[in-house]
Amino acid sequence: MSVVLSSQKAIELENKYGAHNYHPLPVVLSKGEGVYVWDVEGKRYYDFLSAYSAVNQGHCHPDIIGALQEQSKRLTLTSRAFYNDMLGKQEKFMSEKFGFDKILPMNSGAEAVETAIKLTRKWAYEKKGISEEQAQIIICENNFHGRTTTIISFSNDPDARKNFGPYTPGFIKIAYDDIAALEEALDNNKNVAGFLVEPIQGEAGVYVPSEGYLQKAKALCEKHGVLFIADEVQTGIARTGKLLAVDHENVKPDVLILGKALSGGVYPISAVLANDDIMEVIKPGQHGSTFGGNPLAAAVALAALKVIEDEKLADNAQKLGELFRSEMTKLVNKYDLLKSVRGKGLLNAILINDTPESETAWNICLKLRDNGLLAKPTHGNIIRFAPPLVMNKEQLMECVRIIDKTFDEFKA
Ligand code: IF1
Repeated sequence: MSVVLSSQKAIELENKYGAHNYHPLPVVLSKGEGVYVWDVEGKRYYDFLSAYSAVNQGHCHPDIIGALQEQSKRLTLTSRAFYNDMLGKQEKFMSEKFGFDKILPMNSGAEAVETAIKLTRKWAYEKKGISEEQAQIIICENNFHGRTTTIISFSNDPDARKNFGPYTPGFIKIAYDDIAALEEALDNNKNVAGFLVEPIQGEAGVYVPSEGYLQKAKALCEKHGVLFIADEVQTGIARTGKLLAVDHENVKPDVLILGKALSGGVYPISAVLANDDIMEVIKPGQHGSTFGGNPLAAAVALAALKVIEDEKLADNAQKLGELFRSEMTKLVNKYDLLKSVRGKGLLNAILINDTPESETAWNICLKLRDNGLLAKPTHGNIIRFAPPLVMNKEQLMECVRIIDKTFDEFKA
């Protein structure tokens, strides 16, 4: 058993020995179970971030931990130099659950996004007939798709991008939730291979696009023979009240990207899903990763997806999300500081009535922490609220009371 650190000591260690690539809220967590996490001093909090939607099934879900423990005693990693007895089961289950012929398993969300970019480009050259190295992929302003050099090459967030050049070419930026902009980009560029989009922009501040945006975008992509690539790393796996956020509009992407809650937060697992006519452009030796498709990940993913099904977490997210937004709307009418609430399912955010540069959102999160709820601002004055999907109504109403109490204290 490692020595039990005080919060202060743990923070000091991270500050001294860890790269400062994050600015965490000052709380040191040591235990998680369901919707709760505990700090090293034993104080309990509601987790309203869910590790950015990776812990949809709740912290340390017994079924997923059980699968991890069982498989880890048997076989954890073989590399893909050989077959293993778990990967095919995961691939079959996911192929049938999400409705695609094939799965390409990876580890992090960014790796899966990179995989989707490579797949789309290769498909463009070998199937669509675009000239080599000329493929363009349309992306949206204020996107977040990960932090690799290629991905930040098409980011407009200065913090994510500055001084990481030279940047990868081949991306056309358009406004989000703007069909005319997509049409114009498709009409004026003959080398477009794909359109990569978040069905809801999470990091940008939970921007839910207009009703019908995804459907019209998909139709435009079909018309122009361009792949519709849905990045559901954050919005997928029941978070928005359906298995996938695109399901709200019955849109079937050509390429689907999953990550985060694919493992319930127990293990880094991501995947790209597509049908044979697209996936078959990748031949042996043309893509892969050491841990991609390992048997431990397969066991964990199978258990994590079964929990989503068995516990009907999409329906719960839909129901509790509606309740949460209606309760938050009451608080919007009660507190000047609370400007608005938006979201879908249990992916929500509130806007604070202050400038993006102000510390108000951060200070509200500090007081929420003191009152037993953990959340963190995204950009400036937006606070994301995304609890595990296993939350029940009583717990949600307790969290609403905590948020109400916190804004009341702030008013004072
Ligand atoms: C950080 C943000 C959220 C994602 C979408 C791909 C990825 C992510 C839609 C890459 C990852 C994480 C990354 C993490 C914080 C968090 C985040 F604030 F960065 F933007 F959720 F909104 N597509 N999002 O949201 O997946 O490689 O991280 O597994 O980098 O700080 P990853």
